[in-house]
Amino acid sequence: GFGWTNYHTLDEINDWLKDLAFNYDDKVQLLVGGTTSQGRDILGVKIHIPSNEPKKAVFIEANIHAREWVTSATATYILNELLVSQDWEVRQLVELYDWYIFPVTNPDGFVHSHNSNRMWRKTRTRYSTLCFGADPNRNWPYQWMQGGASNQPCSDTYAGPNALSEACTDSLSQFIDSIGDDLIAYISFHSYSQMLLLPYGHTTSHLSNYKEMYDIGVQAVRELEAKYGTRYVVGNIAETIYVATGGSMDWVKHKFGTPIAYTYELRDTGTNGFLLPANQIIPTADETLISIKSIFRQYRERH
Ligand code: 0X9
Ligand code: ZN
Repeated sequence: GFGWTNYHTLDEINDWLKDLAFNYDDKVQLLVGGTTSQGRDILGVKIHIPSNEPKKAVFIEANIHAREWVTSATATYILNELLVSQDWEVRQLVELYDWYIFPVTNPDGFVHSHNSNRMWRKTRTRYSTLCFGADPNRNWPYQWMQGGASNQPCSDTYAGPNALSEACTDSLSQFIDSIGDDLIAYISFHSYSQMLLLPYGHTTSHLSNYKEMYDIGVQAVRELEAKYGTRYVVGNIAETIYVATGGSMDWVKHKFGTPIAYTYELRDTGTNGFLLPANQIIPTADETLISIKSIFRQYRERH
């Protein structure tokens, strides 16, 4: 069956999501968040425990970059924990919020990274005889092409001919539009670098809630580190990793004012890089969940 001791193909992940919707039909709904240029669905789930009051929602996006396999593995692990964990704090998270989880948001690229080129990053839209794909994390319509992105189709950070040129980002943005006002949190999983990044990517200026989100992040990574000794750095994208524009989180933050917005760069710091051994999936996901619990605990204490 499905597990977290090895990496899975897109079909395995999607079959598992379908099984969840069948086996937990009282609380898990299968969603199509969008489609791709090669005609694949972006599958995800909504976890919703029935309640009388409407709830705020948490959106988890992973594997928008194809080669970052530990991100979908972590997203599926956390999804599973939300359904099976006996930990009171995880149970509380499922009760308090609706969860939208999309483990593979760039399925064409993900399949290509499995079948042809393990180091593939972008989508698979054909842009010239030789070059395929735009960077789906440079393709969103906020500060598009304003730094840290390329206009060259052969570049790994090609922003695309225009914002939302990619079927996956265009369709997923429409899905997010439909729930954007409900979101309390948008969490994007990337690898690697061990960083917890705050908006935005075009500027080192800090948002009005930067201090709060920074302080929450620092405490969250302290708790993360306590588990296995993994060290994270927290900060604004442009300050901490590099200037990068057209990212999904930046668009969500700007458009909906989502209070909690973090991009994780998961393990490691370069020893294995994108080729993180599968025996690190569970510890990576485990420590990441600890940090997520911490983020929401602290946020609730402050609000
Ligand atoms: O370059 C990226 O897109 C991310 N790093 S990665 O090595 N995974 O490619 C950084 C994302 C910065 N995020 C936003 N600008 N929102
Ligand atoms: Zn990435």
